[in-house]
Amino acid sequence: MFVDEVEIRVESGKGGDGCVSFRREKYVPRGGPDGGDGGDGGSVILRAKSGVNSLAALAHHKHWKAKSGQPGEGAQRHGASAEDLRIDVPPGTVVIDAERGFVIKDLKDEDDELVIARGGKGGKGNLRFKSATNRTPRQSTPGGESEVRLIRLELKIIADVGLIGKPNAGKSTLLSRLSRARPEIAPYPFTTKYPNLGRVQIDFDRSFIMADVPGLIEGAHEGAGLGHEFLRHVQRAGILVHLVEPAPADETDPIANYQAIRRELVAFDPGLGSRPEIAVVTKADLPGAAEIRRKLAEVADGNVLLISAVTGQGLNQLVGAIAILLNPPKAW
Ligand SMILES: Nc1nc2c(ncn2[C@@H]2O[C@H](COP(=O)(O)OP(=O)(O)OP(=O)(O)O)[C@@H](O)[C@H]2O)c(=O)[nH]1
Ligand SMILES: [Mg+2]
Repeated sequence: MFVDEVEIRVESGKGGDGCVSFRREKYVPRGGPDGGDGGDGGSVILRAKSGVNSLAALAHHKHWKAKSGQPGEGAQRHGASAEDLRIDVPPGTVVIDAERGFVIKDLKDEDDELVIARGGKGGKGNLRFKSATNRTPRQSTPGGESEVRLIRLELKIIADVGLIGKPNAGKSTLLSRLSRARPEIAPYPFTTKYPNLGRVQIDFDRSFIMADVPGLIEGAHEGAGLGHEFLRHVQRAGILVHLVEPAPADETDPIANYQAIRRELVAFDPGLGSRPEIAVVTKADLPGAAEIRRKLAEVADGNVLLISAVTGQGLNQLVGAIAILLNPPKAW
C-alpha cells in the first residue's frame, strides 16, 4: 500500500520524580538526605531513512508514546532515563503541525532528524537540596511534563523530472522504456494510482530521477480524479515533461487537453506554471501524431518533441533535452 499522508499523535515520556529520602542505617542516628534524581522521559524523534518508501507503517499506528523516566530512589539511586522513540519516515517527508497547519520541518535528506516531542526532564531528589543551613531538606522536584503533539506527515516525492499529462497519455510506458521501473501499463485511464520513480541514465556517469504521477484531469486542483493528491509531488520536480497523446480514445482534442492540464497546474500552484516544461506528443507511431505536434507547437512554449515508446523514436532526443535543462554534474 502506498500512503503519502497521515496524521499521528506523538507523546513524549514524563520525567521521573525526584525522591525525598534519608539515610537509615543502624548506628547512624541522623543520616543525611539520600533521595536520587528522577530519570529523563523519552523523546519522540522522527528520522528520515532511505528504504522506507511510504508512510504506510504509520497508517495503522496513529499513537506513538515514549516511555517515562523512572523516579529516583533512596540511597542516592537515580531513576533510569527512558529511551527515545524513533519513528522512521521516507526522506522527503514534510512534518506539519496538524492543529495550526504550519510546517515544522522538511525531512528532505537521509538521516535528517526532528525531535517532535521532548521528554520531560527528571526531577531533583532531596540530596541536591542539602546545604550548610539545611541538612535535612524535604524538598524535591517533580519530573517534567510530557509533550503531546498532533502532526500531519506528507510525503513529497523528490524527482528531477515529473511526467504529467492526462490519463492514458503514455506516462508509465515512457518511464518503463527509460528506466528499470516497472509501473503497471494498460489501455485505459487511471491505471497508475500512485507515483512511480525510476532512474534514467543520460550517459555513463550522469542520471536523473523521473516520477510518473497519476493522470491529471480537469478540476484536479479542486480534488477531481486522482491527480489532486499527487499534484504536490509534482511541485518538487525541477522539470515537467508534459505528455500529450495524439488520438485519445475519448476523442477529446489533444491541444485542448494540453491547455486544460496547464490551467490545472497554475490553479494548484502558480509557481508550477513557470516551471520549465518540455511538451511531448506521444505515440508517434500512430497516424496523425506529427500533425498534432505541429499544432501543439503553436500553443506551447519552446520546441515540442515527438516520441514513441513503441518504436523508440525521439527518446534519445527527449533525454538529451532533459539533460540540457537539468545540467547534472558528472559523478566525479
Ligand atoms: N501505439 C502506442 N501506444 C502507446 C505508446 N505509449 C503508450 N501506449 C499505450 O497507451 C496506453 C496507456 O499507456 P500508459 O503508459 O499506461 O499511460 P499512462 O499515461 O501511464 O496512463 P494512466 O496511468 O492511466 O494515467 C497503453 O495501452 C500503452 O500500451 C506508444 O508510444 N505508442
Ligand atoms: Mg500510468
